[in-house]
Amino acid sequence: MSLPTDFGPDSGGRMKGVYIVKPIVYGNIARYFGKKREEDGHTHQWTVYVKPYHNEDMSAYVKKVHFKLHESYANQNRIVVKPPYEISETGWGEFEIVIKIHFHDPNERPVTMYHILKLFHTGGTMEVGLDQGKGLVSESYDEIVFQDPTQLMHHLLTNTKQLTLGPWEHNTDFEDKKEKTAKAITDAKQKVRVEIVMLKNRLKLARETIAQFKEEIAKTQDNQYII
Ligand code: SLL
Repeated sequence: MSLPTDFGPDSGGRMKGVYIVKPIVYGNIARYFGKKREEDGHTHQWTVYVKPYHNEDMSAYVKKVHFKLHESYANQNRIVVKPPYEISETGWGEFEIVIKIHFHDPNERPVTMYHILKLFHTGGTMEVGLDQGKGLVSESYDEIVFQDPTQLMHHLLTNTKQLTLGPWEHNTDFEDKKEKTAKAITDAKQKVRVEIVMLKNRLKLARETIAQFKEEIAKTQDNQYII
C-alpha cells in the first residue's frame, strides 16, 4: 500500500495527549475430522486469526501479522500482509501461538499476543455451526492502545475504511459477555463486602472476649495480693 508522504520533516514527532484505541478479536476456530487421518495422524482443521472488533480495514495501519506456530510445523513462522489476517492448518495437538502485529509506522512498536490454540472442548470454548459441520471457537477481545501516536500513525488510524458493506458479525456476542462479566464483578464485590462486615463483627467479638479475659486475669491477680 502507498503511504501518504506529506507529513513534513517532523512526521516522526508524537501527538502528545492523543489516545487511540483499536478493539480487536483474536483466537481460533477448529473442526474435528470425525476420525484420525491415516497418513499423518491429524484430527482437526483449524484457523487462527486476528480481526477488527468493528468493521474496518486494519491494513490501513497494520503492515503485517506474524503467527508463530509450534515447531512441529514446517515453516513455523507465517506472515500475513493483508486481511484476512489468518492461518489455516491441520493438526492433532493444542499449543501456544504467538501473534505479533506490526504497524506501517516503524516508530510504533509491534504488539504481541499469545493464544492457546484450542481443538478440544473444555471450559471457555463455544460450540458453533461452521460450514462443514460443528466446530469450536476460542477467541478473546482485546484493545490495541496507541498513546501519543506519530502524525503519520494518527492519520492511518483515523482514516480506516469498512471491510465489508454487509453485516459484520463475530462468533462471540461480546456485548452479552461484557454485561455478564460486569454483573459477575458487581456480585463478587457485594459478596466481598458482606464477608468484610462478617469478619469485622467476628474481630470485634474476639477483641471484646480478650478484653473480658484480661479483666478477669487482672481481678484474679488483685485478689492474690489481697490474700
Ligand atoms: C502437545 N504440546 O503435545 C503439544 C504439542 C503440537 C501439535 C502439539 C503438528 C502436526 C504436524 C501438530 O499438530 N502439532 O505438522 O504434523 O499436545
